[in-house]
Amino acid sequence: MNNRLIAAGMVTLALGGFGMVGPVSAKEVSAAEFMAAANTNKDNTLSKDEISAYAKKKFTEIEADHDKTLDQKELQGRVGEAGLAAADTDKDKTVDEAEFVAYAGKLFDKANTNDDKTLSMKELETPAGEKLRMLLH
Ligand SMILES: [Ca+2]
Ligand SMILES: [Ca+2]
Ligand SMILES: [Ca+2]
Ligand SMILES: [Ca+2]
Repeated sequence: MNNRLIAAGMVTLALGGFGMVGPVSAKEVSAAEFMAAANTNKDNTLSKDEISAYAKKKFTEIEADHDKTLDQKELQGRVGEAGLAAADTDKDKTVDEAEFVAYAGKLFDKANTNDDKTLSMKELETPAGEKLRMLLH
């Protein structure tokens, strides 16, 4: 009985927190998991095409209310406010598929520090790589 009450309280707390756009939490996926999920040709690196394809897939998954854009709520836990502003290039407060894929591409370029057209595991561990993993987890 007590446990049930505690559980109910926790659910309430969790739901209450939904309205807040806090800093992005540690809900991200590890570099290894991300690599395994997005690296479709299994060459142990991520190309921009792989990231674009993965971003499109994720967009469809995240876009829950089918209005063709991602709002702040749908992007919860994936981008912070600065990230949302950076992704939303037409400043309509939502991120459409083109903006989402372009933003993933931008993070790809930032993370690709050696400019070799692919992301290695090591590059996925950089701050920009972490943002990319966060966005597309
Ligand atoms: Ca690959
Ligand atoms: Ca939507
Ligand atoms: Ca927009
Ligand atoms: Ca690279």
